[in-house]
Amino acid sequence: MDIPALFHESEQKICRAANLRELEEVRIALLGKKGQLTGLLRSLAELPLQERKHLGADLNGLRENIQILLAERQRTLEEEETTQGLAREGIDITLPGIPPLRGRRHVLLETVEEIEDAFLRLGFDIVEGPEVEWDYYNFEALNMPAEHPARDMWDTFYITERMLLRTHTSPVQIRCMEETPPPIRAIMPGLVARHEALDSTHMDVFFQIEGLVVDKGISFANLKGILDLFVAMIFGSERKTMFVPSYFPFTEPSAELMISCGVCGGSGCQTCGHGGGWLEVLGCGQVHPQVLRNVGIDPEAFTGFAFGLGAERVAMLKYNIPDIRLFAENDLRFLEQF
Ligand code: 2NM
Repeated sequence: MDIPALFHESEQKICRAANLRELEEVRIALLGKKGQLTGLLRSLAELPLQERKHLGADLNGLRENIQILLAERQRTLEEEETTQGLAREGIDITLPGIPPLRGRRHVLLETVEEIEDAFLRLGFDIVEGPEVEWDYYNFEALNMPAEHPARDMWDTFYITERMLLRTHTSPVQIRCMEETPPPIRAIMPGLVARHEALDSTHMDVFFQIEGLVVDKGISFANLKGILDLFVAMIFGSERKTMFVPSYFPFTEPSAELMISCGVCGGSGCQTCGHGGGWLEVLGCGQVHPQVLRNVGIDPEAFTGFAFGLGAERVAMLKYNIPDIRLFAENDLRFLEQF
């Protein structure tokens, strides 16, 4: 029996197999139950012992070599099929990949949490409440009975005659005072809505944070102290503050807190424009005695202060953002800067 010739013959058959199906046919023809080599191995049984030993060893060696050739050819054909499949589908695996986009936190949420952290450090609690409110909590309890002209300061979206989208988070402060006896020291963050013309400083939905302190002997000096600390923590201790008289129906006296312009330092520039070196940050005041009476707190025994700020406005002042609408547009060119 010519073993090298048999090997050569098998090798050619294996190399000529053009695809995996043909290779499998070759394998069966050689090593299958009725295969050429299987037949030869089986016929060994009829040979005398000495011959059987020699030929058996040779045939087994041949089978092992054929198995190696089959495995090699199989790997080559599999690779070819993958490459052809990718080419058919128009995929070029040598092109560089598309790196996945990395997400980041929104600059407004960052600002909200920075403000919350500042007040948590000052000993304030965080209290939340409904975005859809009763007229009573949004207006009446805040010293604005029906038909009161001060209601014109806040036009809103009505669900029914008595139910509306809150225009400030003060209703949460009313609910808080109704439920909790003083001392109270809390901030109320959340979305509010106002029906008004949209421009670079006004949106109809924005994020407000209000603060409330009620206790025995709380004065306007306490309000100024807390807000000065707040400004130092959020804008830096080099900023100056100024309180300007203002009006809110639920506070008396009322004021607006101004900070010195971070761009020009207070001499007047494009950023602070009309303010002449000062920028308005928030509204505040001492809680009106009628508001305290409305929630069952005796204004002779307790006093308090409150303030309200727009988180977008704080972020705009902090990062010199020129248009409030940028916060809601989800333009990555804007958001990726922070
Ligand atoms: C502001 C400005 C000034 C305020 C007052 C009250 C309450 F409930 F105590 F009466 N809540 N919020 C208040 C005071 C809000 O936002 C600009």
